[in-house]
Amino acid sequence: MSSAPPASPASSFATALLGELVRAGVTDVVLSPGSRSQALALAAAQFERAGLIRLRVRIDERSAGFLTLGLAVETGRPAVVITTSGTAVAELHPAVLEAAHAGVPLIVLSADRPAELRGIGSNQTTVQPGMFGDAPERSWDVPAPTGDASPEQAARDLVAEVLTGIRGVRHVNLAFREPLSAPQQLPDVAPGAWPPAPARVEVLELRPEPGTIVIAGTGAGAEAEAAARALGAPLLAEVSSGARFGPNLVAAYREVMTAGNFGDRVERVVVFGHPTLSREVPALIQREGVETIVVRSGGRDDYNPGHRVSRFADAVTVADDPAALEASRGWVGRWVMTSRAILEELDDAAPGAALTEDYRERAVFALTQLEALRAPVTRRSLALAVWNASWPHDRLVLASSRLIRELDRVAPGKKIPVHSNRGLAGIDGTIATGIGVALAQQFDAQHSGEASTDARGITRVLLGDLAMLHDAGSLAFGVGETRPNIQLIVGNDGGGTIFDGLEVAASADAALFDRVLLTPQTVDLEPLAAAYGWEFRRVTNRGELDPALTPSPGQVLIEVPLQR
Ligand SMILES: Cc1ncc(C[n+]2csc(CCOP(=O)(O)OP(=O)(O)O)c2C)c(N)n1
Ligand SMILES: [Mg+2]
Repeated sequence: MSSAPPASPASSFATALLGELVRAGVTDVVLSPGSRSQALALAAAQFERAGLIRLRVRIDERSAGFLTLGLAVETGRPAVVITTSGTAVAELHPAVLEAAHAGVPLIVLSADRPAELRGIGSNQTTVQPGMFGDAPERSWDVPAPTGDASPEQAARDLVAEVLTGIRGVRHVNLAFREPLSAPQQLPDVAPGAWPPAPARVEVLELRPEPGTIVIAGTGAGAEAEAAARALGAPLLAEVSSGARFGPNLVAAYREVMTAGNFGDRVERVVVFGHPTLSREVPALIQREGVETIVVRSGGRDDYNPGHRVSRFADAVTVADDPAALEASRGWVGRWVMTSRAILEELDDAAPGAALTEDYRERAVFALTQLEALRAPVTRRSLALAVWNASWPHDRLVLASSRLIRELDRVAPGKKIPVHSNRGLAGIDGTIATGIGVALAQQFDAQHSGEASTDARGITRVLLGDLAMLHDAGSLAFGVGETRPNIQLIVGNDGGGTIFDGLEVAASADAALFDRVLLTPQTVDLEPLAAAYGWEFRRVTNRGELDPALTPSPGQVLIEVPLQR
């Protein structure tokens, strides 16, 4: 090793830092441009060129933040986002909060001025340490590297701390002094494999018992489905849970829960993930005589409606007790059958007539079918069509809108990977999150030897018009940026019609309500899509819906006009 001081301590340290992250198994880095962060950015570009990371570059840090979140959700590994100083860091705040509340591992590397340039009105300089309040699990304010100590050792120590026990956001604020960069050789790094999640500490053993139900909220995953089966318990799985499948599924859970002889017979509730889509679930947990066990989901607050949860655990196991399981058979069977009957009633297509021999009956049926195809698309038919078009190799991302609620009421069981930003249920960052999920999924599929486009799957994002406009900037891809196969399906009802379902819609003055809650808009989405280089499709009736959802390569914006 040479004893001459490095040409830029900033670059030596930035390169060593990224090298340590790669060695530890980090694969995905997102950055936005800036001067103070140039050492990190240039090092990241070199690591990308060497095939050691996947780098995404976005102009807007708010986009970059949610993109990073989507990548981390899909890969299950911490992803890194790099920004320059000042307002650039603050643009990450929404994604930081969502990641903190949803328990998504996110590493923020923000560049800052060194100590001597802080607090004296220097350009683009604010108080960055602590900027995200108590959202990060841990934060560091790292003094500017001076070139005196070994950058490798300093980087190794820092990365070890940053990655230890990471479940949410880690904010590493890095001061850099001029010269802010210099050409730098990459270290010899062998990319590591991110280790599997560490063993859960507090594991609770449960026994199957009639009267038990399993609730799966966002992020619950297949673990919830397995637990429900092992417990012989009805599985009340929200559509964003990733657990909406299996023999114990109660898809019409709201209706069944509130029907006589069901909800009132519940004695024990086991919760996975973060339930947010119904009022019935928190109401049941707060009922007298209900014991609730919550399996922690990694978000900063443990789910605890009315502070009525009696036990928290990191995981549950189920005692092997065939007799007890047998005793629960009738209990779970009643829930499942009732739910199926309700869903069938909601399904307005009556296929029976197609099978009849009678000519006139068949003609009437054909006419009815034709009329159905010409009918305008409803929220229910839109949500169901997107659900039905999606398969296990696809990904579905659901925005906060009326549409996720509609889908939650009617989606039948199907093992589809679904993600929704329900940590804080913001309408922001939906497109960027979806692109992150799509990029990660398609990269992994490509590199697992699956050749055809079909096997790689497609990501569909179902969102409302306001969520679409909120994140329109995320439609932009810079020159040379990888573009995933993705469909944005926008249910366009000209504003935020979710508020029509709230009490205020009946009590407030209609014009005032529209102005400040509905917030009507008439943005023309077709030229918007064209401006960003997205293909555009408009679906004007039910018959055009399924063909529009057929997977195709590229980025497609599908507008589906909906009645208020
Ligand atoms: C960042 C953010 N701002 C505001 C809200 C409050 N909010 C919830 S839903 C909604 C309207 C959504 O409208 P749209 O995307 O068109 O969906 P729709 O309900 O019309 O289906 C708003 C403003 C939020 N959740 N997040
Ligand atoms: Mg809307």
